Order: sequence, then structure tokens, then C-alpha cells
Amino acid sequence: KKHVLRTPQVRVQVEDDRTGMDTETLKRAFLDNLYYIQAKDLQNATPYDLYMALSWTVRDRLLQRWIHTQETYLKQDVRSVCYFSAEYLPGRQLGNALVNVGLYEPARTFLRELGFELVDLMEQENEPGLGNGGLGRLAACFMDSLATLGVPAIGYGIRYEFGIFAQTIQGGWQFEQPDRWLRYGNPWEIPRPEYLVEVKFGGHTEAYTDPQGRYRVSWVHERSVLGTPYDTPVPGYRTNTVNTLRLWSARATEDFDFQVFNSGDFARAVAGKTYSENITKVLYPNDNTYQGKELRLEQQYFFVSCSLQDILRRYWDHHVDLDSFTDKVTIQINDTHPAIGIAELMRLLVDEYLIEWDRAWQITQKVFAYTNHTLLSEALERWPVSLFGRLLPRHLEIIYEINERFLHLARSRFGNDEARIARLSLIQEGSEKYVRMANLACVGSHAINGVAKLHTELLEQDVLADFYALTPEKFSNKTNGVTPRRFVLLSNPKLALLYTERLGQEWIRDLALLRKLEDHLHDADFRASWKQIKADNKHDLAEYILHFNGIEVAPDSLFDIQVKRVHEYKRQLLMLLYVITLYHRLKQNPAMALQPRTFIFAGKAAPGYTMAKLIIKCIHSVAAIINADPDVGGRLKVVFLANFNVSLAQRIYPAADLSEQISTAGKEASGTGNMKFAMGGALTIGTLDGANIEIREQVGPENFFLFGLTAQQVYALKARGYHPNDYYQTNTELRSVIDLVASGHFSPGRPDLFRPLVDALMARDEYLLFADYQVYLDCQQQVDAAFADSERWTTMSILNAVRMGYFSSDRSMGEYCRDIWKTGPVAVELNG
Ligand code: NBX
Repeated sequence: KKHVLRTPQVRVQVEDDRTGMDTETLKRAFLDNLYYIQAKDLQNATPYDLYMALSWTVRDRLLQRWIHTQETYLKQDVRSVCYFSAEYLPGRQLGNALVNVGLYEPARTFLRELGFELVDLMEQENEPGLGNGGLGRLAACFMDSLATLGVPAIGYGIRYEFGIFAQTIQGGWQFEQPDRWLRYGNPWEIPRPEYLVEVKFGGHTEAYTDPQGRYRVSWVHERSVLGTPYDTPVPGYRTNTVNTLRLWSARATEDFDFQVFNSGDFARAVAGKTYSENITKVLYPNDNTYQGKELRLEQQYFFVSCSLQDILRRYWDHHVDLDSFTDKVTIQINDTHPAIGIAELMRLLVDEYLIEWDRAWQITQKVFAYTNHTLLSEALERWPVSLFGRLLPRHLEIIYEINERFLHLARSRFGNDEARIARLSLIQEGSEKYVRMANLACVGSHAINGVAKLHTELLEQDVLADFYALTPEKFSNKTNGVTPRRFVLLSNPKLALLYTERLGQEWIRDLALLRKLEDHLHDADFRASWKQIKADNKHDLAEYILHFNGIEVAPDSLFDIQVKRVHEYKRQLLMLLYVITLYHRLKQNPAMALQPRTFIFAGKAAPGYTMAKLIIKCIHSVAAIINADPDVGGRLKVVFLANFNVSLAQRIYPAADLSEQISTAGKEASGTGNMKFAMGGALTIGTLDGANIEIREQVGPENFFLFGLTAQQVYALKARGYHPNDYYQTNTELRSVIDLVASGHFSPGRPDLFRPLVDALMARDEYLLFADYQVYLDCQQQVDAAFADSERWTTMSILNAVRMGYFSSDRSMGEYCRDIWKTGPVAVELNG
């Protein structure tokens, strides 16, 4: 039986129940999978069984495209982008797979016929939380865009058994629960034990002379671990291209020690196994801080070594020498977490393939490119030389060799400017020496980029200034983007439908087309739909809040939202000071006129970050008092949504009126939540930080609520001496608010609970909350006025959303392809 399906981009010849795209075939396949894989019939199936049965059904369709794609890549011996990232936050897979392969509507239809709602099945999926925040989510957006653009790419990373912890709130405090995301199986991954690789650790090195009389080194390792790849298909939007996300899982080399086992000591026989498998057990839950944990370096080296060996294995399958290696492979490292790859590729080339140093170095530099994601110096990775040498003795030698040659070059350029040489060195000298991973990444790469215009400028002028002086041609900016498939089409289906009604479907691959909708700005129907969609989305979120927090919020109040990892530099506390200010005003004058607002927070704190955890507690304490106060009369509500993750994010962004992007200028590299909010028609209140600056340029300054010191002003203020107490003394409202917190008003019975927050602000106020407090209030006043004029607000909302085309990750990926990777799309035929 043959079916032919026509969609604008694809013409697929279909042979059987595993590839058929019509509703009848899909329904048959679904029931078949339910029965033969889940071993259930419709009467006994749990919602999870139904989710699994549908996932198997979609997966079959993906596999066909995946196999064709990989065959095409192989046959054409294409150039591949290898994206190295210790983190990926792809979000739920089912909805995305359905949309991309063009089965969302057919699946909805046949499920309805069976009496099920597709969205209910989608809710069953446990999302893979294999990342902390922006950096991991960016990697996932990039994978989606590369597949959609048809660019051959593979994402390499770690298959953590436990992803980012699940956050629960008890008594207003954050508690962490292990994320057992694989507990009920994962239909989206395919283990590839046949591509197993071995990774060595520890031991020492031995020098020897080879038969040609050349000096060589061999690494006599102490132990080794096996890496098994698990592949997840990454489908492009309505193309035949399906790329691969290849995540490595650690296994012990031998299942157990038979000698010990036979002597009767079973526990000891399996001890080594447990140890090895620890490497990929758990994701470190810190973002934008650095913790020098040995296991973390083991994770980094493990996945990077597995990936490089895998790349070389695939290369050698089709080549007899290394001459075209740099034509076929380019590697992007997502921050410095994979930077050890530079030393590992040198080791593989020099020690294992016996390539001479200079040629190996040429290859390495040509292959690697480095993306920096932080301006916080405390977040830069530095490994104690002692630890490094114990774990990777050969790599340490290689790094010293790279450094010697590099500093020689630097001296020839800068003379003996020893202060500068010391800053450039890959080794930080001192009583405890450190390997500086950012320096290694800069020296070993041919391209270095920041993730927003301001961020790149600050890298060039400050954080990496010495490297910029040496090799300015390596530097470029690549402003971040986010995928419109997940963050518009999937998360905001009503808005997507409105777009498609007016524009057709092309906007989904070319978000810049949305600007055409400016023609409809004054079209009453369009505006009415716009308002209705926002109202519906807010209504949905209000229901979620009622269900999970038991708090009733008014859907027509201003939804003012800050969701992101909790960090002092992101200034959740500044928004909370504003909330308390309004509360304080209401208490002084309960009859005052006030635009009703719902303040929504969400975000995880690193488990060891005491201040961030106290901020979460403080939000809850303030919420408890305000939400219950009869003087407030429901005009202000404060909500903290637990366990912020990709799935929750997809519900929140479309419901926002106001997006809070209020980091201290010069601290947030880019931000990407800022883009996701604006794409949903939220207006931004923000500082001139990260990509906010470019968002404001795109949407127009008149459609953006700007406040705060600039990065330059922040530096200048700090340089001449910043005294938070001056602001406290002169700003009476600020003083009242701080005094209210300090008095224990929000912590009845525990007056000192929030003392550490107050003290940090009064003593240092590292992130200049006091300096920006008044201008933030003033700006919020403008927000109030704008929201009161609903037509004006609607105009601004529309203009924000439709001018966001630049922030599609398709644009970002296009730029990386053109400027850094020198690569492009490859067509994939299904019937070839
Ligand atoms: O990367 C984030 C930045 O803070 C954002 O400004 C930026 O938009 C985003 C994407 O470029 N950085 C980030 O998320 N870092 C981490 O998650 C992180 C994780 C582990 C670690 C250090 C940082 N050791």
C-alpha cells in the first residue's frame, strides 16, 4: 500500500506503517506501538503509555529521515560542524518532533478520534534537564537551527543520569530533589554500543626515542573508563534533515574484577565499576560560578576525549591521511568547559598519529573556535596545576609546551612587558598554580566570539584585552538567538496561528518576515486578535498559578515577570525592592490609585549559593505578607513558580506583559529569555546590558523601557568609590523599604532572617541596586502609564514581537556558518 503526501517542502514516498503520514496509518501505527511496545490496549493504557506509543510512532518517521540524512552526509563526505557543549537543555521532544516532521495536526486529529488530547500526552514527557540555564538552552536552539538550515552538524555532550535538580519549595525555602529523568525510559535516544571508546586517566608520562631518533612521549595511564554514545535525532523544521545529538555515558572497562570476585569479595569487585560510572552521574548545578571539583574536570575530559576519538574514527573511515581533516571538521566549544579538547587533539595528533608539533598545532587551531559566555571573572575556569597533573599528566605537559611557544611569540610582539606576559600566560603563577582555561581556549582557537555586541566589546577591551591586542582578527561578535519553532510556534500556538493566517507559514523559517505585519498595526481585527491571544495566554497561566500555588491572580492585571537562574548580578532583589516600595506606598495610603500588578518570579538557585537561596526565601516571605494584606486588596500579587525549566518557560513567556531584564550593566553576557519574552509580545523593562541593547535597537527605543547606569558608568562609579549608604541616607523611600526588611516585617518571629541581604546591600552593594533604584522606580512609573492606555500598549506589544526577527537562532547560526565555520546547507532527498 502506497501513500503520497504533499507538503510545500517535502514529497515523501511512503511504504509502510512506520513511515506513513496520513491519519489512518498513524492511528494504526499508534495502536500497534501501544500494544507491542507498551504491552497495553486502550482500556489499560496509562497517560504515560499513550505518550510513549505516540513517541514511538513519531520516532519511526524521524528514523527514516535520519538514516537518509546520515547516508547523504557520508556519501558526499560533507564538512561537519561539531558543537561541543557540556550542557544541552532541549526541552520536551514530542511536540517539537511532531511539528518539525509535519505531524502535529494529523496526530491531534487521530488522537481526538480515539478520545485523547494531544497536549495531555505531551505533558507526560519528562524533560531532559541536561543543563543549567542560558548556555545549555542556547546549545539546543543552535542544534534546532542547524538542522532547519540543513547544515551538517553533530552536537557532542554528556548523558547525565541526573540532570539539573528538581526545585521544590517548603516553607518558602528551596529544596533540591534528584532529577531521575530516565526512570521511565527515554524513547528519543538510541544507544550505540558499537561506537564505544576508551578514555584514560591518571598515571605518568615516559619519554622515549623512536626508531627515527625523534623525541617522543607516551602516557602510561593508571585507569580507564568506557564511553558509550547515545544518539538523539535532531529534526529540522519541515526538512528531511535530521542531525544528531550524541551524548556520552560512562561505563567501567570490566564489568567487575573477576579475581576479586572469585575470592569472594563481591563488593570490592564492583567498586571500580561504580567509581567509573560516577563520571556521568550528575550535572553540576552551578551557573556563572566556578567550583574546582575534580569530578567536573573528569566529566569535561571524558566527553571531549570520547568526542574527538569519535570524530577521528569517522574521519579515518574515509581518508588515508590528515590532509583534509580541517576541511571536513570544525569544532565549536561552548564556553571553556570543553577547552581541554585543544590539548587532547594535540595529544592524539602528536603522540598517537605521530604528527610533528607544528603541523598538529596548525590543524588544532584551524579546527577549534571558542565562544565565551561570561564577563564575571569569578566564573572563569582555572584548574589547580596539581590536580590537573594528577588527572591528566600528559595534557599538562602539552599545555606547558603550548604556553612556552605562545609566550615566546607574545614576547616577540610585546617585548618584555612582563605584566602583560603574565596575564597572557596559560598558567597563573603563585603559591598555588592554575591552568587558565580561557587562555588555552583563546590560544588554541582560530576564532573567538562573544554572544552580544556589548559583551564582545567588553571581552575585547577588558576580559580578553591582551589576546585581542595580539590577534584582533580572531575576534567577532555573534549575537545569540532563540528558535522560533519552540518559543513561538510550540509555546504560543494562538499567536502562531494569527501569524500564519496573515503571512502563510514562511515566517517559521524566516522570522524577519514578521515585520510585514506592521502593515496590520492599525487593523482593528488584527489588534483585537492580538489582545485576545494575550488575554487567553494570561488566563492559562493564571489557572496554572491557582492550581500549583493556590493563589488567585487577576488575568487583567499587569503580568510583570522575571524568570531566570537566581543570581545577585541578575538583581531579582531589585524587582523585589520595587514590589516592597509599592506595598509600602499602599500601606501609607490605602486609597491611592494603582495599576493592579501580578509579580511573577521563577528560577533555581545553585544549591551552595546561600545568598541566592535567601533571595528565594525573601520573595516568598514578601509574597505571603502582601498577598494576605487587606489594605492591598488584591491589587498586588506576588507569585513564585517552583521548578523553572524549559516546559514551564514555554507557558510563562506567552503570558507576560512586562519582561524584567534588569542585570547590572556589564554583567549579563547576552540573555536569551529577553528574546523569548519579546517574541511573545511582552515589553521589556531593562538595563543597557547584553542583548537588551540590540533588542531596543530593533524594536525601537520608544517601545522599550530603559533605565539604569551604563556599563561605563558602572565602572566609573566603582572606580571613584561607590557608597550605597549615600543613597540610603538621601532616598527616603529606599530607606523605608530597606528598614522594613531589616525590621523583620516580612519574617515574623525571625527579625534577623533577611539581615544578610540588607547587610550585603548596605556594606557593599556589589551590583549597584541602590544606585539604580530610583531610576528603576521612575521607569516603572512609565510602564504603569503605558499599560493604562491599552491601545498604546497593544501597539508597543505588536511592534516588539514583529521586530524580533533578528533574534532567531537561524540568523545566529547563519552568521557562525558564514564567518567562523565556512560551511553551508546540504540537501537531503528521501527518495534517492
Ligand atoms: O549564557 C549564559 C549567560 O549568563 C547569558 O547571558 C547568555 O545569554 C547565555 C547564552 O550565551 N551563561 C550560562 O548560562 N552559563 C552557565 O549555565 C554555566 C554553567 C556551568 C558553568 C558556568 C556557566 N560552569
